[in-house]
Amino acid sequence: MEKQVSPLTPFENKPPKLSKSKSVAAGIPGVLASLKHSYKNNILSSVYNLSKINRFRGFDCPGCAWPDPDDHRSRFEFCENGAKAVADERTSKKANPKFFSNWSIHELSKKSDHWLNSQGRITNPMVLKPGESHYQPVSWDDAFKIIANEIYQLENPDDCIFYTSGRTSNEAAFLWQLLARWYGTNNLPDCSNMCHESSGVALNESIGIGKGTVKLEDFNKSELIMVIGQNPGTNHPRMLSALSEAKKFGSSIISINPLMETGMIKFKHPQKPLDIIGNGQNISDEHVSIKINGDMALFRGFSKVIVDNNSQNVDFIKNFTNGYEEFLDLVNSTTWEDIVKHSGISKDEIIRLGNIISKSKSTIVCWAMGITQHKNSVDTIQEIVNFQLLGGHVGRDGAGICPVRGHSNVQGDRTVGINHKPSKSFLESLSKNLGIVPPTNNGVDTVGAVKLMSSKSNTIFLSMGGNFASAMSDTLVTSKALSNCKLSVMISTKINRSHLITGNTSLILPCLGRTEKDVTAYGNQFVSVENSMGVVHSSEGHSKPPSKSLKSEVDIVCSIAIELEKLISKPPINWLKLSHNYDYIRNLIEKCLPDFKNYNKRVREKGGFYLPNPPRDNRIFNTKSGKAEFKSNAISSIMSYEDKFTMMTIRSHDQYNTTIYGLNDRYRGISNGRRIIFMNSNDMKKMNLEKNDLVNITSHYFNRKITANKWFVVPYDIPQGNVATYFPESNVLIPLDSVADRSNTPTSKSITVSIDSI
Ligand SMILES: Nc1nc2c(c(=O)[nH]1)N[C@H]1C(S)=C(S)[C@@H](COP(=O)(O)OP(=O)(O)OC[C@H]3O[C@@H](n4cnc5c(=O)[nH]c(N)nc54)[C@H](O)[C@@H]3O)O[C@H]1N2
Ligand SMILES: Nc1nc2c(c(=O)[nH]1)N[C@H]1C(S)=C(S)[C@@H](COP(=O)(O)OP(=O)(O)OC[C@H]3O[C@@H](n4cnc5c(=O)[nH]c(N)nc54)[C@H](O)[C@@H]3O)O[C@H]1N2
Ligand SMILES: [Mo]
Repeated sequence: MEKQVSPLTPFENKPPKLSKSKSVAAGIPGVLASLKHSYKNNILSSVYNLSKINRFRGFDCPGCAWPDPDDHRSRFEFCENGAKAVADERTSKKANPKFFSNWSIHELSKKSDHWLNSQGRITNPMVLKPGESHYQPVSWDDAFKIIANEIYQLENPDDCIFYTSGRTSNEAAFLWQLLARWYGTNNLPDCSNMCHESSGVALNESIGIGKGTVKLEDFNKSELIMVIGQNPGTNHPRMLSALSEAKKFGSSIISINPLMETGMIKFKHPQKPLDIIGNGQNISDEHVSIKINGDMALFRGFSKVIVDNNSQNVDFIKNFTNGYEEFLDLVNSTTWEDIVKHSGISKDEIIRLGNIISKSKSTIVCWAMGITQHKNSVDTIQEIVNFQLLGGHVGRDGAGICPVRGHSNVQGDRTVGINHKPSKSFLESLSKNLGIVPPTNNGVDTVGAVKLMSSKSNTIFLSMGGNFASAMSDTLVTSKALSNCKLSVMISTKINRSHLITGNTSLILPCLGRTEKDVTAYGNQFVSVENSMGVVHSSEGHSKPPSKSLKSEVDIVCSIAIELEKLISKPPINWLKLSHNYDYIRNLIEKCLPDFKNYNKRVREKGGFYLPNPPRDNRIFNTKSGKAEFKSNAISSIMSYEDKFTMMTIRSHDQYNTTIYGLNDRYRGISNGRRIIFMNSNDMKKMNLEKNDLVNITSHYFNRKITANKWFVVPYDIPQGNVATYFPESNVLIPLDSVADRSNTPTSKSITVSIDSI
């Protein structure tokens, strides 16, 4: 039997088609692109569903965690990429048992991610038995028995890993962590470990909460908004409406990014016909073409200008902060030479921008993966916070700190307990309210999970959504680790590479998507989610599920627990009752987390409710000193030397993380290709490379070298010495040990590479 499956995406034979990158985001092309995608799949169902996105009693858009306008979910807001996410879930194609009997995992592994995803929704629970080449249908009962039996046989609960991807609802996530802790492990790695973990670590230390401090309404009250390391036109398109509205209220916008991303140039509001006809509104007033990872030094430079201009907010600093004197000394002793060297931006330019910035009375700083996925990300984010503290821009209208979250409920999952390093108080609360004895040792994060699975055979990997094999760094090492497991279980909607890179036994458990009706013995159920700004609200699907055999995520978690309860003796939890009526789950969440007071009542109100946020609401900082902390860290950056480049791995316009909707990156002018490397044309000249030449890329990390072959070179407006590739294709090049200090996030945006022409 051939179980040799390739964890890597196949090569592409043809070069991509290249055109000029676009200057305007959304508008008619955006709307048409979303309709085209919907049409290809299932137009009626998609159009019906688009009318339900982000509406009261509708479902939460699975596209991103950007909030809805605060007149709360009455306005029809969706975007091109939200529409694609919905159409992708509503596809009429089905990956049914016949499909799985036709395709061996070996054959499937030769297909592209785009092809795998386009096979449609998984309709039945499937099992891949040891040594077999094909998945076969399995009854739900048998599937749960297999899982319970395998878990029962583990010597140590810490040999079991419960991974979570951030699309999961609060209800399912709470039960998932409860299952793990009731059973006896804190092994709860999640996609956040690869995403905003650096923000959480930095902000917890600096301001006492791992979340941002702005509400959407603050955007219209701000004088200045800085958008750093983020591509909203593609990844948070509804944010462009907020930016464009803020501009109309007089705010200025500065973008800081190695690329001039299209959404940041001009924007046309897809829901406003008049906007669509015009030329589009300019978004950025200023753009800083920073070299990769130059941000920390740039912000030190801005702080230097603020200090030199004497425009600190002295009252705020005195009343609400700690560590100012030390930071001031550090700012004064940091030389311009170092700032310029690490940022790659000239002193004059930093002073010019710093002078504009120091005038702002209310500044919001937004960031995403361009800031969080580097070795010094935690330090960089703390430098951004220092800068905001200098101006007193926390806990004031129109100002604040705004990490823009990715997955639509990644913030909520963390709030309700998906955390490999749970707080003592949360564990105590679980123990007090549920009678369980949760373990107190930390669990593994995503990097830790790979190391655990690599070092020990016979572990178990259970996955609530997501695509761990492709999303994680070091694809070959990660895949080997997954194959070392005795059991892998994927709770999924669509096929992905993690279904092919399996443990000895593998199960696929197909679940309902966001758009679908969830009916239990107790009647229709809804779930809830938390957006990037701390609003918790309901999400209810109304469409018919693609197959009668699907179960909800909640039902799947409870069924695993019920089967396990037959084998091991643990404090009783009425899992069946919880799976029938989600109000009971919310009651439990409320008991364990007092911030969810009156959860069931408030989540039924239009727009939901804000979770308390002490820094934002009252300038209360739950840090050791009780004040917001200036953190004094030495500036650093990754440098690209001579023949080496610094590579960032980014998303195209046609993908949702590892889900590839299509092969185009419309705004950047790329069609029909993903295996490309964006390069500065001067660097290309130096290396005698022409457009669409093929190169091999080798990453260098201490003594380790990893080579990935055959990438098409694309000339692009990117700083010299920097290159960019798309993930997940390039994850093979990111060494497992290359992580951010303190947050352990893979350094997906800072990889040292060399490039060889073929
Ligand atoms: N359509 C769509 N929407 C999505 C997703 C998706 O894949 N598709 N993914 C979701 C998820 S989980 C997340 S986390 C978010 C991700 O949203 P983004 O963070 O916008 O996603 P990336 O493509 O990783 O883009 C990183 C941006 O940072 C810039 N950058 C890279 N390195 C640096 C640097 O050192 N400094 C600065 N200043 N900039 C840098 C890149 O040029 C790029 O513009 O989007 C969410 N929304
Ligand atoms: N090199 C590199 N690597 C990265 C990044 C990067 O920028 N560069 N970004 C990182 C980031 S920010 C993130 S968040 C991670 C993402 O990591 P993951 O969250 O693990 O990956 P996704 O691609 O979002 O997962 C897609 C799969 O989720 C399943 N799915 C979709 N909807 C549902 C649902 O409603 N329920 C369930 N149960 N399953 C569902 C489908 O089967 C689909 O194939 O990747 C990280 N990896
Ligand atoms: Mo993310």
